[in-house]
Amino acid sequence: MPRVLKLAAAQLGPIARDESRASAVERLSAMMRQAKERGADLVVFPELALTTFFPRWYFEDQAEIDSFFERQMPGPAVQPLFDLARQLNIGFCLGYAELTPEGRHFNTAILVDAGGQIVGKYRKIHLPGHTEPEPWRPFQHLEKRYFEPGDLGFPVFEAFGGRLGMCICNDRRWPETFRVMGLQGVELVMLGYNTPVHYPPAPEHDHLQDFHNHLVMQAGAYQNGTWVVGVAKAGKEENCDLIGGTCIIAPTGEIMAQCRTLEDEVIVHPCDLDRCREIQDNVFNFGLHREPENYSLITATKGAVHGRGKKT
Ligand code: CDV
Repeated sequence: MPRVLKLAAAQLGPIARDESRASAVERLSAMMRQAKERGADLVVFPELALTTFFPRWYFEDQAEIDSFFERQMPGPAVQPLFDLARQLNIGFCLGYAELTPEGRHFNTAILVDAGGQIVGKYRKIHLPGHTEPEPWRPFQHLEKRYFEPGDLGFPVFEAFGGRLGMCICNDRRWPETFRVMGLQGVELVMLGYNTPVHYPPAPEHDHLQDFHNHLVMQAGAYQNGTWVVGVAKAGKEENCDLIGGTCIIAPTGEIMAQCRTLEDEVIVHPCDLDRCREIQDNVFNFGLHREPENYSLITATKGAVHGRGKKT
């Protein structure tokens, strides 16, 4: 019997800075209902799906920063989403800002089963942007200031009849993210993103944002023989344009479903998890074809090592 996971991706339009958690949760709930009506078993929401993308501002007051974080999951504002999931018998993946009891700040995603239980957690490892405010930018990207890098690695969870992993936004640009999960036999990578159209350090690449988004996710899917779902927070959020392009990608690297708007929008696709074998047993049969003794530089160094290559 094929293992078919009916997967929904729930793209969010912009969330205003003064939009309440209750309003964001209502929007997520409406999309969860749509996903269920279309037969989905699991619905994936974007990165930091409960608030506006707050790292675009420099805040000095820690209490103000912490107001964007969740101290409990689910807290009272998010509980209705968990209750609805249980009522509808549907799972979900949700990105949010996590403040731990020890006072640590993470950019986090959780996987929740159809009974409303958290069955997986991931904390974003590749934090883009900068630590200090940079007034020359039209908007800040202070993820490196407000979060610490994730401390959970890239785990893969046995859930929904398959092997599921998560990553968050900038993680998708790094092949190591997908390969570490690929080596655990991942069959679906779920990720959310907030990607501005304008990249202040290299504005000459602005017109390539959508291309790069799909390029890295399609490559990650194909090179590891896994399904990938990438879910945007899209549209003009507080004067910052965010790309859309939410999509579901097959292990062959083909986009099977894609959002067409920059607003709240749900897409659904039946993902046959056994299709991962087409790639994982063949061109990317790791056990047969990888040559790890030649890859040691990947974990031995952080920055590039220049000038040590053999001259030919
Ligand atoms: N939220 C993100 O991680 N955004 C980055 C931008 C800043 C480049 C991204 O990789 O899309």
